[in-house]
Amino acid sequence: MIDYVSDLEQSAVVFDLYGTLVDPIGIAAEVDRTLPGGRGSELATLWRTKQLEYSFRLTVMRAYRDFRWVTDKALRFAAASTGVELSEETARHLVECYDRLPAFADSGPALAAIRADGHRPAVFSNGSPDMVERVLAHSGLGAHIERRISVDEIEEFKPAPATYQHAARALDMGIGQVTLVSCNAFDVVGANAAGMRTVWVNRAGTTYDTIGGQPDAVVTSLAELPDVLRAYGTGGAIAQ
Ligand code: 2OP
Repeated sequence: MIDYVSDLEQSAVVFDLYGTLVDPIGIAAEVDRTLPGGRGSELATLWRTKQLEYSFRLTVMRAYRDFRWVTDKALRFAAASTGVELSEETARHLVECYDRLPAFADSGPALAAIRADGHRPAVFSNGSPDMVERVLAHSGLGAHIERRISVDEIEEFKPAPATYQHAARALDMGIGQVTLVSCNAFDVVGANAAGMRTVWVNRAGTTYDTIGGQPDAVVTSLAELPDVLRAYGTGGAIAQ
């Protein structure tokens, strides 16, 4: 059994943003309103996949550019490869829509519940500070979030170990005192490898990665998170 820290003052819960609290694929409807062809969902999925791939590659290449730049370049790739013509104005509009991504229905209630339990949730994201700020403000989730931590502060993207170390430092915690809650398996694997505790949010019932350590807990909705963290707070192993 893992020896969990029971004192809330000595632990921190950080949330990944895109895919965990807000839905990047939620942009599909706006893509369909803006572009012809009815391929919003395909384009949004490819856009997100390419965005992550570019962030990984730029980190390996040590050629960091911020997440808005990455998001713009990934959109242009997704449009070109789905045969959609994109004007400068439309590209700008769609990238701006990233600041208005919808929150998942379970995000706000779960954040409110864990705050009521005494946690002071933080966000830790690949998003650049202005993107994080805007999407949290627009979705209303910002009211529940005590700290916003962006990888932009160290110019590497997750899952580089330095990003998780940075988040722990920013929270003034040891890395083992921080629990990352993320929907993105690559993020859970990265945080776990860096020494964080992890909760994987598997809303879609997908397969977990076959590299890296297992999450401390798996939930299918953020609605399960308060109970998981309550079990954690009593000093027991995270409930599976
Ligand atoms: C985030 O950092 C990886 O998209 C994810 O918000």
